[in-house]
Amino acid sequence: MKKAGKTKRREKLKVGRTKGEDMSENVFERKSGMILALDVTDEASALEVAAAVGDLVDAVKIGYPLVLGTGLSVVSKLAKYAPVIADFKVADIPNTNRLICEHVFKAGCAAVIVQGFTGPDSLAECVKTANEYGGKVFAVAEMSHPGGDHFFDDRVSKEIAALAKKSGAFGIVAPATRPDRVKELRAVIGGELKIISPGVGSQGGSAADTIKAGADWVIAGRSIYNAKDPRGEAQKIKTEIEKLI
Ligand code: FNU
Repeated sequence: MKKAGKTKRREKLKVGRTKGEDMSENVFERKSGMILALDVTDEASALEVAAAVGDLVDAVKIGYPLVLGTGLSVVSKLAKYAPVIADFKVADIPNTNRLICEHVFKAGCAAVIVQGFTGPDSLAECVKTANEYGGKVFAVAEMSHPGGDHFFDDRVSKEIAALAKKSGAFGIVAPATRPDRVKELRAVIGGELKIISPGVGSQGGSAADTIKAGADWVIAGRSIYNAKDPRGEAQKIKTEIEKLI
């Protein structure tokens, strides 16, 4: 792995969020169309990879592997390199969802990934809490692994996507491993909501095909952070999609 230090740290960034505060500067926007999934489990590795590729990606997505390994305090450290998305696939009753989302945004995350199958009230509570903190919500419409369309069949995925739109979510998660599904789900949500698509690289998805199918961002993890040259790998994906976005 290349040594850290290429990325300009986002020194002025205010990371911890408080209710009602304007955090508009801390929201990610599409530049490269890439999100890094950072599922390493120790802080040193996480910061090393973030330093190596942070300026090539529009956000860093973290989840249980890293947060259970290091604690939520890793968010403010990573947010110096790129906005952080908390992939907790929040899936509980509205009150518990609110408590989880409050921690996520107070820690400085720009967005949270939640499950939509819990229903309108649970999803609405996540969106309400995100709005209070100036954060964003992505609802999982369909998952990328081979068994991911077993329960998330066509009807369920489309209903969740429609519910995400109705609830005021910022976007949905759709599988880069099935670009045809990205296209169909894009048709359900229209142009307003964003699509982030995991499954590029290690799970076999193609970044270019996923963007062509209508995703705003592709997500790649292992193919970048397990590479000998994470920056080189990230750069390859960036080059593959830069003419498409
Ligand atoms: P990589 N992820 C996924 N599929 O892979 N959040 C989904 O349907 C989904 C996700 C996450 O395979 C996964 O947990 F909803 O190493 C991992 O963090 O490139 C990342 O996306 C993919 O990582």
